[in-house]
Amino acid sequence: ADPKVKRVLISVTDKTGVVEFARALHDEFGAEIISTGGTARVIADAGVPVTPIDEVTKFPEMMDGRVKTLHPMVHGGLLAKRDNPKHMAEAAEHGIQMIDMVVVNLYAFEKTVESGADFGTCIENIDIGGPSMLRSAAKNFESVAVVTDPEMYEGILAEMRENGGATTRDTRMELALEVFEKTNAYDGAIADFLFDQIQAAHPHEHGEGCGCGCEDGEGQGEFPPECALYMEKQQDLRYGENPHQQAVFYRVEEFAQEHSLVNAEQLNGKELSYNNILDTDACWSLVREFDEPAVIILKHQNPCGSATAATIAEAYDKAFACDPKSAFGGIIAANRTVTLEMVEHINENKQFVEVLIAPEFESAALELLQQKKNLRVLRTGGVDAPAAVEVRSVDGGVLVQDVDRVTEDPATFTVPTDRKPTDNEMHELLFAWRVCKGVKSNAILVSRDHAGIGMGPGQPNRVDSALLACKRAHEACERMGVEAKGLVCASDAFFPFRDNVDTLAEWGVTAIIQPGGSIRDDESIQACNEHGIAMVFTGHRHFRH
Ligand code: 93A
Repeated sequence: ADPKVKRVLISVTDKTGVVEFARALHDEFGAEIISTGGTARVIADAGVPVTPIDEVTKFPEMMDGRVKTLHPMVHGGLLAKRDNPKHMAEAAEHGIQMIDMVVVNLYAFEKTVESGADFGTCIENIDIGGPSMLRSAAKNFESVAVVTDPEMYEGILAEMRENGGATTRDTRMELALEVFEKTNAYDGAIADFLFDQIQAAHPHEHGEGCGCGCEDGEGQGEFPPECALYMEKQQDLRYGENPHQQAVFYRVEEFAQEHSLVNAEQLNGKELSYNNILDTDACWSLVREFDEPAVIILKHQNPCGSATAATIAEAYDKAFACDPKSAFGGIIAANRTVTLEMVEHINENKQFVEVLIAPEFESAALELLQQKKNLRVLRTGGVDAPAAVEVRSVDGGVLVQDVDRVTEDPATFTVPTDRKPTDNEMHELLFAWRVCKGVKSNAILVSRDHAGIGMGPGQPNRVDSALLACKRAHEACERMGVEAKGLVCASDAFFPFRDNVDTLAEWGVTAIIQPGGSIRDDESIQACNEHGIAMVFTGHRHFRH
């Protein structure tokens, strides 16, 4: 049978309804009420009999109330297993009486912080004894009911009236669940507070560079970020990468920079899918590498169209022209306000677009986009630097690394070949170098006129990537009615053999940018010299596995 409520410990900061509740417990059910200082006073003043806690603990409340209820007389009475003879014998030996119900709400820590109270006051409002009682009672829910909110008083009394002065096990278990949810949130608020204090005291240790979401500070900060990561469900997804996979999209507060994908406002279209989110992320992070107006069109993690130009509409035209066939069903990212002109061009091309992401949209452009029911339109409000850290999961763990950004200074690049690149070639190479960073390894990117017209992604040998890239570049030139000349090429990592250079030369590439650093660099340099190719070494590689 459910245990009758005979002894109740009440200790509340929010005293709403506590007198009525105590009176009902005493008058209707004959329960003994035990209470801490302030609570006992309120109940006694109302004429309800109450035993002060110090009579139970045989200790005064001390240290300004820091130690009131932290005592075996209290916790023994809450934690003893009633059906365990050894527990009960030990309780009897030490004069510990059972407590059947705990009514506690906590020091208002969050309200104290919000009120702008000084540091010491905030710390003093960290409740220790209250959560301890809640947890003891909740752990022993088989025998103890734990009431955490004045809203619950009526319902508890109603159940006790129906159930012969006892609560039901179902209720006690639900109350216990509520305890752990509440103490969890309470501890989270305390952790947030301390984190903010530490950050304010050391503005340069956490900062934009550390990927933990700090707003001030300079430099890279600590790696890995020492702050705890708070994951919060952003969206239940209809399914994962495939329909038979379940999936959820989480937001990680520490990574959620102002203009990140997770903060983007959806202005039109269906819900984002798992693959939409993955691909939009890749597309959005790549377009943010460019200072000049840039458009990236991305499919299955690879930028099949990429361009910079004087206007965003022109950049779109050039990006689309790279590979119209692959662009079908792709993601478009722009790093400038999307103009009506650009949207008109998307419509003229009849490009089917899954997602369009940009910092802003002209109102006429948005109106036109909103005529397409399914097209997902995301507004980020800006293009500032992405989070500094990325996390990927592997079997049984996670990998954490700095985000790969193109930060190397071209002034540090070297030219090992006889021929130096012309200024035009150099500009083109720097464009190709940035785009190439967004291509899956082994990555080869062939560009012309600041458009990534040939892409060779993800082949396990670099010559295949080079061949793919060259073939696509030639097809693009043919479609555009231009000669396949003046092509430049970027490679995300060094050439292990000269065969890459020979292949690229065969297809009309005149300049190459790559990290260098292979033990056979000499062979590749020799090949370039034979073909009259200018080659730049960056000293940095940009794998994307
Ligand atoms: O300072 S505490 O962490 N130490 C304790 O031993 C303790 N026991 C109860 N805070 C403690 N409490 C909290 O006091 C309760 O959680 C409740 O919020 C408050 C009630 O105090 P009073 O009855 O004096 O108003």
